[in-house]
Amino acid sequence: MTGLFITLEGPEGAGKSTNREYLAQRLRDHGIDVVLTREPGGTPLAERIRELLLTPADEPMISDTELLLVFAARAQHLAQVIRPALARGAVVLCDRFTDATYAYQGGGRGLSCQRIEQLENFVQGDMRPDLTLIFDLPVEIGLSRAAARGRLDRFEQEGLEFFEAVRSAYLDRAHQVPQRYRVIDAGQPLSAVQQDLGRLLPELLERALG
Ligand code: T5A
Repeated sequence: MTGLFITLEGPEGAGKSTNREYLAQRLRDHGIDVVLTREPGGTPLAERIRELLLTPADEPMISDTELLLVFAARAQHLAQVIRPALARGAVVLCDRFTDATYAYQGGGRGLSCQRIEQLENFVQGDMRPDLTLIFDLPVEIGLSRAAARGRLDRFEQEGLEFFEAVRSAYLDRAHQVPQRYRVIDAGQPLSAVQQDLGRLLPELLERALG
């Protein structure tokens, strides 16, 4: 594969979608082929799985079902969108990927990392993101941004403890493999967050063009 696979991660309301658009535009300004996508989702079938995951329902979803659905959507997304885009040399900017599984199903739900890792290896082989940007912010700020949009999805209905565990799991992963992660202070005003992203741009351009 010749493209560059960049994932954007972080707790709820961290600004991933907003900043994904910003980064895409900055890369396109340099003539780079950018594919914007997201998880769970990214293809019509995977978006249907996303609906199952995000829509509150009377029947509680057990954590193993949640884990398997996340990876089912990922298998489809990888085959239909991510691998073909990377094969033609594009930069893929993906809003959430497997780090979200370690953070939400691992940190939040308490599933074992070994089980997640087994599925990661099964679905992805040796494919991992080249770079992961973690938009980190205090949980309360992110949740209040998400709540300002109105209706809460199935995950957003969880309590503070769940999201603190999600945030810690992300930061632990960044700490363990610092070369793959860049942690961005997403609690700042948007202009300051985008200034920080601007400082990352030369590295992204070098990796995308080099
Ligand atoms: N999930 C996902 C799993 O459990 N396991 C997995 O493996 C995967 C892949 C997906 C859910 O699925 C779970 C995690 C999630 O709960 P989602 O829609 O991708 O859901 O995730 P959310 O975090 O819910 O997405 P949000 O849209 O809420 O967050 P974003 O994208 O981080 O934030 P964004 O850009 O939409 O911004 C939210 C609001 O804040 C404002 C924006 O204008 C917007 O109104 N904002 C700021 N305001 C002030 N200052 C800033 N710096 C701001 N940045 C953004």
